[in-house]
Amino acid sequence: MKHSLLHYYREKQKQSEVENVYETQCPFCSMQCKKKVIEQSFVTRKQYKTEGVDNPVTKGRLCMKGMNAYAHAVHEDRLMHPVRKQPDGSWKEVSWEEALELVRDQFQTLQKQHGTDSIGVYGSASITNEESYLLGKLARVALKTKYIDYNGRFCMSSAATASKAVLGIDRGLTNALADIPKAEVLLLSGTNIASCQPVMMPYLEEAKANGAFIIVIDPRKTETAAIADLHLAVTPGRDAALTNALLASLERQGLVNEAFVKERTEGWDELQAHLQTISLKETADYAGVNVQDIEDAVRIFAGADTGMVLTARGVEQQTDGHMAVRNLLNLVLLTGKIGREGCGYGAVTGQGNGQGGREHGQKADQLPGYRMIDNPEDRKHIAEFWGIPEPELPGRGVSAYEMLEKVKDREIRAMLLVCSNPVVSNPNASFIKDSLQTLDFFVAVDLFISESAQYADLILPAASYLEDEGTMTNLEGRVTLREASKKPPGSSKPDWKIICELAEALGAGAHFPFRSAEDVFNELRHASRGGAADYYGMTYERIRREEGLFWPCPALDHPGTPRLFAEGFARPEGRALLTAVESEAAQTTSKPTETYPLLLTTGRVMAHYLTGVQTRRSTKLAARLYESFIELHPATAEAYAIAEGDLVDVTSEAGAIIVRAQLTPDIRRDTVFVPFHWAEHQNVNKLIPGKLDPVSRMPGYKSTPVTIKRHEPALQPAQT
Ligand SMILES: Nc1nc2c(c(=O)[nH]1)N[C@H]1C(S)=C(S)[C@@H](COP(=O)(O)OP(=O)(O)OC[C@H]3O[C@@H](n4cnc5c(=O)[nH]c(N)nc54)[C@H](O)[C@@H]3O)O[C@H]1N2
Ligand SMILES: Nc1nc2c(c(=O)[nH]1)N[C@H]1C(S)=C(S)[C@@H](COP(=O)(O)OP(=O)(O)OC[C@H]3O[C@@H](n4cnc5c(=O)[nH]c(N)nc54)[C@H](O)[C@@H]3O)O[C@H]1N2
Ligand code: SF4
Ligand SMILES: [Mo]
Repeated sequence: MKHSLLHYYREKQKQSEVENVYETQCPFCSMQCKKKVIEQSFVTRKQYKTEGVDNPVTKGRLCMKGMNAYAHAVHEDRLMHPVRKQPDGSWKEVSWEEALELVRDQFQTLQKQHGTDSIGVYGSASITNEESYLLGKLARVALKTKYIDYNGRFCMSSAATASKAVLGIDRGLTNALADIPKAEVLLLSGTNIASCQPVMMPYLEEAKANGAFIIVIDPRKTETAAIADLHLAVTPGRDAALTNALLASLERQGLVNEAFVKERTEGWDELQAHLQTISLKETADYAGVNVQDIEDAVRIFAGADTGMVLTARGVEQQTDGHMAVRNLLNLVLLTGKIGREGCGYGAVTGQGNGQGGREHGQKADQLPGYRMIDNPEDRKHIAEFWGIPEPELPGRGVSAYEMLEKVKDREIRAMLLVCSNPVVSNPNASFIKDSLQTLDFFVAVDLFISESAQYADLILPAASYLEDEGTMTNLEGRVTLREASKKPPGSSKPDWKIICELAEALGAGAHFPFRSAEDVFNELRHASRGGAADYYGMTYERIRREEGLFWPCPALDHPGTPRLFAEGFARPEGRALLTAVESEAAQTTSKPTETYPLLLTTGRVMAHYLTGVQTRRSTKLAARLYESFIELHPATAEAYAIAEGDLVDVTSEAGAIIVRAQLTPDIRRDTVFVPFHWAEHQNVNKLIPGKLDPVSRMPGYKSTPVTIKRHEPALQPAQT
């Protein structure tokens, strides 16, 4: 009897089990791994599993973040409905009608009082191409404000401005990942692929198995550096100098590819004259690397027939990041390693849509198709396409951090923040917190009440990646289609829909008649036509069938362009530009002082993503690392009387934080490292000053003078 009852309940439970399978792409990094999330519903609970899905880029591989990315999407903290801040600071659910009316009234009143530019729009490279395009159009057409920028400013701007200036086109990788195993030498600078794009590692491992020599430039011996044949542990912030030493040695060893330089570049005479003034020893010392290693690196890099240079934020997130990247492009060009099989340059993009997010007009200086807002022809083209008079199209605005400065100066009175968490990600975090609180009206679009959204007057609930279809351009420049079949929870909506509804509320609905993400894509295709990032030849159907397409793809029968610059560069006469770069930039923020004798560099760990809003909500990822830390050399720890596991006060000119000591010999003695995935007293951006690169407007996240001290807890009052 007992047995049959148990049997009965088991059968019943099986019957009530429902399985949903959601095809999607990981919401996190630029690899855009294809995967499916399998949802099983039982009587009292739901259970999720993730499986990789085969595709040409990642072959079904997933890293731990992708495996666990369902957790935040189904988390109980998800916002289900719009919420409005009450006078007592609490949140009250409101209807979409009330929310949209509030935005309209506030934006219109403030614009009447303070001009159209009193509204700032702050976007993201984690949203789809369709949403990036719409956000730019919303700012320029519906709000008529010049102030729009996005979080990619802190990510890709140095590499983007450098590539644009030197090569004429900025596409993360100039070639497909499939070229990597064909390279005889790889130079990886400031890129920790093993932790940040883990599923890309097999490409490097395959190159190594084919006999490639790997050179890594990084102040730390990371998991990526562990596969290097030669590791140059540069002093943080000294990449321009290190590269000058490499280039001077190249010139002195007579290893410049003169035929390539003559035929395909300009500026060699000036650069050569500059290199001849460089003292190899002094420059190498300044960079913290020995001359022999520099000479070996150059001999091997120049001597190989094929090779690639990959950079990421270590080189780029500096106040001379633009020039530091230009100097590495000099190395690529002087050795003729671009535009051929197994050759090229790549700025390894970061966010899921780090590439597409910078092509369709959510950047201060940019219009769709990677057109430039200062260029009269580009302006005319887009104004005509949007059906507005050209003079009505606003001009160039300012970078994301500078928008927040304008908020503090009361020039910007209201802000629309979409998919970003500036309080944790911007430099000078305490200033950012103040700045957001200065706003007369602040609306955030997010999945959660993030550290930034908590200061909003209104939060609009966005759909997560599982519920939001659209295209994402991966690090290679390959446009992929993220499918989405899950229904958004509550009344939350995909960002593209929210943007259209905002436009409608602001009286610009006629310009935003879209009923699906695919409708938006079809307009984007036409808008980008003839631009550098030309998507015209792509359709959802083609992207599905051909498993992604590389831009430029200017016609429906065009196969896409995996390898750029085979013929010429996108500059006058097809020539790339060589540039003489100073070893020490005038604006450098990275000089240690007596008070702040150590150099802090910041970055990532494998288990967490960016400001941690999403990954800290995954119990499995949080369990891997639940608090921040400071990585320091045992000799440095000893000099400061700090032991493993101690709490440490880290102080810079800008602020102070408290994090736990983690000792490792795999870091320079003059350098400490703190990740940026945590908030409040662990928010490392409290330490980073707000100084920016003069060209790219990138902050110096990767080299800040600091001092450290063992944290003394305040004495507890004695128990009586
Ligand atoms: N797990 C994980 N993966 C991610 C992300 C994440 O948050 N977590 N974020 C994604 C995003 S948006 C991005 S932008 C990418 C970032 O990817 P990466 O740029 O690879 O990551 P970071 O850790 O910021 O920095 C890379 C390396 O630069 C080194 N470095 C520091 N200072 C210097 C320097 O002065 N010179 C040189 N040459 N190297 C230096 C650091 O030691 C570090 O190993 O990762 C993407 N993938
Ligand atoms: N010290 C230091 N600081 C850094 C860096 C560093 O290396 N060191 N790196 C910089 C880099 S490279 C980057 S890319 C930035 C990133 O910085 P942020 O953009 O501020 O970081 P995220 O954590 O991605 O913030 C995304 C927010 O959007 C929400 N969200 C997620 N999905 C969606 C969605 O589909 N729609 C909407 N509307 N919201 C969504 C999340 O809940 C979260 O609140 O940080 C920069 N800051
Ligand atoms: S975080 Fe990047 S590498 Fe990991 S599964 Fe997601 S997209 Fe792939
Ligand atoms: Mo990034």
